[in-house]
Amino acid sequence: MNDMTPIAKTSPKDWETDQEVRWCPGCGDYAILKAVQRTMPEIGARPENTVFVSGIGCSSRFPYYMETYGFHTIHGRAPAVATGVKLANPDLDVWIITGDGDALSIGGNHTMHLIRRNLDCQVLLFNNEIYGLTKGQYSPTSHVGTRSPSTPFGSLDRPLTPCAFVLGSGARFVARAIDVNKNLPAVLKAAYAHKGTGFVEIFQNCIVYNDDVFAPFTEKANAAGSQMWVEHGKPLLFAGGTKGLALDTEKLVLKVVDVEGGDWEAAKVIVHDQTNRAVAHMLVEMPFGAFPMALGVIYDDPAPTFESAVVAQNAQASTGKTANLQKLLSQGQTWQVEKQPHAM
Ligand SMILES: Cc1ncc(C[n+]2csc(CCOP(=O)(O)OP(=O)(O)O)c2C)c(N)n1
Ligand code: SF4
Ligand SMILES: [Mg+2]
Repeated sequence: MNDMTPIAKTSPKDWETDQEVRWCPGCGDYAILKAVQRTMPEIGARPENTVFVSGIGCSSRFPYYMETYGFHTIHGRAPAVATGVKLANPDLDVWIITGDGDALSIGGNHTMHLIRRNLDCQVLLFNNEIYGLTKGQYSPTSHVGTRSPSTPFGSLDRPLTPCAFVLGSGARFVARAIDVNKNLPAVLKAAYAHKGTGFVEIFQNCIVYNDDVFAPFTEKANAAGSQMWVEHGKPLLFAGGTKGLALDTEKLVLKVVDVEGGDWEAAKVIVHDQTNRAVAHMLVEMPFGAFPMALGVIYDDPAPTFESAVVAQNAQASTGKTANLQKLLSQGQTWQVEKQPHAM
């Protein structure tokens, strides 16, 4: 009789590699790497069943530092490679690591199609509002007025809101987190638990080319009044429960209301329903300043995934048929190349 040895639970160390980490000291990418390595054992993932796929950028060096299978692919094309991996073996856990430039400039088109297809994978978009690797050019998420080598007088074009872009592309899971925040592993776990594309925007500080760009809501002193961590079934409160979000039923927009003595019901504060797509759109589009920054799992409403549909269709198409490669190769138009003597 064979003894069945139970597979031991991994520890964060099991997910570390011997590669020298090449990010600048103080880069937010380190905190994200640690959070991912801490999350893996907790979700019960196995290194041999896990693949990290990235494009190009500082963030895209991530697969080197995870003791799993990995592809550091080409700029903006991680979704294409990840789709191939998942279709070839739907049992694998597939994580895509990308940056604001990688996913939304050159890879915008590919990101859109990944999302609308709803491939079962997790997308971690490291948003530092800059092209870090190529020395600090502005990106599609840079706020207006960003001074960079490519916009020396300040950028003029309006930035994209990544969560709004993916919701518009049909995303079924949208979350936001901060590189150094203790809630990041919980958000990653929720993305992993979601069957379908779990999209997570992570605000990541690039200490060299865009330092403190998120400080208005990430700095400790500003956090309470400007971060709103949403939770399914809980009221949308911030500023230590003294403020909340209610619906202006005439204009059909969100508004900030004061909450007196903790009585959020009297203030008509909305209870977060993570399956409400319309409110999710409003939460990710709130202009920061007048409103807090919505963080956590903003939208989670699963739908059928791409690879399960492909597997089902393949099974249906091949039912009752015997595979015959030779027949396939010789069907349709075939021809023979006659060897011609070389002309003298
Ligand atoms: C086809 C192609 N075009 C342009 C580049 C140059 N390039 C490399 S990374 C990058 C942008 C990376 O920015 P982002 O995705 O935000 O990653 P970060 O470095 O900020 O993590 C660009 C434009 C490239 N490598 N390949
Ligand atoms: S350039 Fe910015 S994003 Fe890239 S490693 Fe350095 S600090 Fe990090
Ligand atoms: Mg970037």
